[in-house]
Amino acid sequence: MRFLRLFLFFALMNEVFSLKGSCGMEQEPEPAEGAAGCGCGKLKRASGGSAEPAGKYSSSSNGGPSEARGDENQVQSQMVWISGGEFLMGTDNPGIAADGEGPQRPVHVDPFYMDIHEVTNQQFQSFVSATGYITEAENLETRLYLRNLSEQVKSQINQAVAAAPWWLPVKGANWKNPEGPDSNITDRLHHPVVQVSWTDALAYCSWANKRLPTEAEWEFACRGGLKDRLYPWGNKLNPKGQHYANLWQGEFPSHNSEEDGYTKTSPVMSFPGNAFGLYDMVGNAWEWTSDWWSVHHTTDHQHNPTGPSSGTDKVKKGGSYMCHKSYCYRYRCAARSQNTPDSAASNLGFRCASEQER
Ligand SMILES: *[C@@H]1O[C@H](CO)[C@@H](O)[C@H](O)[C@H]1NC(C)=O
Ligand SMILES: *[C@@H]1O[C@H](CO)[C@@H](O)[C@H](O)[C@H]1NC(C)=O
Ligand SMILES: [Ca+2]
Ligand SMILES: [Ca+2]
Repeated sequence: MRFLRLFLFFALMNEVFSLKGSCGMEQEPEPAEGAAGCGCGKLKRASGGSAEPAGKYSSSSNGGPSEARGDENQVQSQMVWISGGEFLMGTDNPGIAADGEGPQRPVHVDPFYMDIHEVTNQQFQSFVSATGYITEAENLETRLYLRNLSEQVKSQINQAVAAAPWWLPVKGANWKNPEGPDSNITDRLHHPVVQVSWTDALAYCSWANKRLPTEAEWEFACRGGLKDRLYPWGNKLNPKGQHYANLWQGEFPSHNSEEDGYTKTSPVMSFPGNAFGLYDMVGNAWEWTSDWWSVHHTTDHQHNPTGPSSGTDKVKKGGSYMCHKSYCYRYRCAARSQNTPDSAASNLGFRCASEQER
């Protein structure tokens, strides 16, 4: 148990701290981001908690394909066909070079189908109901979670991470109780499932006759056909003052100004999809991929790369609602991070891919 916990701490601290020395070093053009206030104020929701987030991209006002997730009978995510082809993977202007974002390299991926959104709590619940599956976290004593825990949970915590006090080991946190035993997902059925390990994610996708995407497929999908851009929609983080992803605004970790409408996860598809019709590719929850982690990549042309044949960590992509430029500038298509396959965290989920439409 202790061994696993240390791994979790390490991975999370790595996420938080490896940006030191490289933050703000972005070189690709991104003209709008300097304007911190930038007209986003109008998107801030009234402090009251239950209010719908303001802004034209809230799920309620956006309409469109978000009906899909409102359908109680729809067990599986809709998928879109990704035509595949050649693309440039990675970047020669890494935001975080130590993560192995570079070099930029030519890669071909065959056509595949991809879930349009992260697997939701409701979908994961269907899987568990159908199979009796027990997640890895449910078999463990502790899980980690962000601060703002209830006093009851806090009183049970006897260990914190000095260097990253916003992560705490919590007894009894799992996908059904993401912040510990006195939390639940009742009002989060359409949010991404979190606190699922890589093994849990693979189990779900297998049950759905799907699989996890490779890192190359995930990044191809993220880019939405755009070449050499930071985000799924282009280079500006907040085009026209609008939020395109659920990230962290304010000061991390003390103050989440919630300009995008969400302190933690958001319902899937609350923000605009990319040109392929994929939602929340960056932000909301991190997403597991099938690849083992390595920071060394060949620049030789690769055909359907699947990553190293073995390793200790799996690649995750896209960043999460906890990512802020100051410490986790990883909400970019080329960005990447890693966790051991048995790790679970409150900001880590997944979506599935497949060869056939499911
Ligand atoms: C989280 O905790 C901070 C510091 O204790 C507090 O100021 C803030 O209001 C809390 N946020 C929520 C959403 O409870
Ligand atoms: C779930 O959590 C909400 C909010 O904390 C609480 O009001 C509700 O009673 C909980 N539901 C269950 C079934 O525990
Ligand atoms: Ca947010
Ligand atoms: Ca995501």
